[in-house]
Amino acid sequence: MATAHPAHPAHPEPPASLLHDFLLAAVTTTPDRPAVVEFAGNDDVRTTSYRQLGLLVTDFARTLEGLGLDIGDRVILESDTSAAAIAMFLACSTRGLAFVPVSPEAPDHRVRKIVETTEPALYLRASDQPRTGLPERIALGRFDAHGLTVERPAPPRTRLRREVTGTDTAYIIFTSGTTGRPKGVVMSHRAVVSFYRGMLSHGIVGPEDRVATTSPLQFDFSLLDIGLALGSGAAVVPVPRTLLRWPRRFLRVLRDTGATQVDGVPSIWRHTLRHLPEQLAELAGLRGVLFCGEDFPLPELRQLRQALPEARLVNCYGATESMACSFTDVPAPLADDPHRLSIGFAHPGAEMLLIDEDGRAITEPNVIGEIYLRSPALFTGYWDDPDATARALVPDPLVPRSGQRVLRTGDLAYRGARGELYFCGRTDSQVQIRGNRVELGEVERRLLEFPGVAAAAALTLERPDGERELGAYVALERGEVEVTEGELTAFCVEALPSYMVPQKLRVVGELPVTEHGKVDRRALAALSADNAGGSQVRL
Ligand code: 8PZ
Repeated sequence: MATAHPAHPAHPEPPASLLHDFLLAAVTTTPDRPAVVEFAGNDDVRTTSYRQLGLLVTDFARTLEGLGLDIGDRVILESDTSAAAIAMFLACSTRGLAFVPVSPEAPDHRVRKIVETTEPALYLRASDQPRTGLPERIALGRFDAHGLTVERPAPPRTRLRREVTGTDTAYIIFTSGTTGRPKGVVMSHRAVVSFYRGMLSHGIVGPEDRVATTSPLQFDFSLLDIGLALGSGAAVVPVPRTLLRWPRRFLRVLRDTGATQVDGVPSIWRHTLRHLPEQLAELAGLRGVLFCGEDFPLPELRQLRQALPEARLVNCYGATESMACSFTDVPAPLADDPHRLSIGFAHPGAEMLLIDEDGRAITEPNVIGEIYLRSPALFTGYWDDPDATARALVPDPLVPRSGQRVLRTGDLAYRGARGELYFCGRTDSQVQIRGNRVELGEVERRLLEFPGVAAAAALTLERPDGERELGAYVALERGEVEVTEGELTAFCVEALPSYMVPQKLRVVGELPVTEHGKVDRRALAALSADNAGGSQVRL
């Protein structure tokens, strides 16, 4: 009997363009391999295989489907990184729902602002701690590795969409903004998948690896770790947030889970390098470290290199607006002379341009310019903020008539002899505190909301142990009753994440100004160096 042939031979499967297809490929190819390995304390480790992860995604997706949500609806997820949270992220992706991670530690005030601006259809929590004050129209649910329980259903509505496309939103990450509300970076499936492809071409991990992830879920560093691990058929190892500050426990998690790679901001290594460098060196299975978010202080990096001489250390540079953009191996051995680490070149498929103040490309070494990024992994825009979007996504300075937009990063850099880049600061007042992005303007704005505060200036201070922290000076309106530093700190704690709360806060008669009438940050810096018990200021 003749075999029936289709009229047209089937095309080979197109490459995955949606996040969940890309990250769940190993459910079919290696279903029994570990996808998530969780430290459960008392020598206990919980492993979720790719098959189990795939089943959990399907189960969550079915419940989400039953809620009648439409493609593009926002789903807020308040959780630490876990197998269940990763499955929920992927389940949202299958339904075209925009995933918005928030921290279980975020103050109510901040969560309320994110809720007000994103108007989510659904608010999901992993913990049993209720969030108060969420509007009635938002559906509520709780989830864990056993399923998703709907606590309050969504009001019925008509769906407008059927098909999830590559340009749909995969997630929105909220970072610090200057306008008094958090800034939502909207990333599409197409952007994330093209970033993942560029990153994976560096061959940083393989299927045998276990990638320890130390950043909270609301930062895209955790989403990079999930992509790095699942995209390579490897396992993700979430490091519990509370154990990070304790070097002995941190090393124990790495040992018990068999972590082979650790990703995180440079400061996660500070205590371990200071107190337990020998124990770190004994972790024979550790083959790689990927760091990002800020400069790794070179003395500490040398210590890390000494403790792990065989490990591949990767300096990852980039901003949330493209997830990240370059991956540069730290030289081994690390010579004594360089005083800066290279951030290299953009990942394959993207390019970092260096542009001078007249919009011209800088190609020669040692000339400082601003990094512009040309990439298919660029964000869609800032949520509900077309003006800020237009300032960041600008016409290509080299071919402005092409209609192409590139990312103006605000980062300053210069080139080395091979054209590689060296990051050397910012064009604005954005700073990094323990790898977290902070707009000094957002901190100042909050202080100015306190009744009786006339002026406020935030700045970064460097502690003697090398940790960077925030400081702030506040001047009061004349004749006002006294406001204490404690009251101002409490007021910041109410609204800002902990890394944005000034650690050193001083009420002064008035803020020093320059001859142009601007706040004189240099004078404030000098003042803090005199007063702050050894802290030094970085401008
Ligand atoms: C740096 C460096 C660096 C960033 N050296 N300064 C996501 C996923 C994985 C890794 C990294 C990410 C980033 N999105 C992390 C991050 O810090 N994003 S951010 O938007 O909060 O801050 C970006 C800024 O941090 C950059 O514009 C730089 O100013 C700075 N930065 N990486 C020195 N390797």
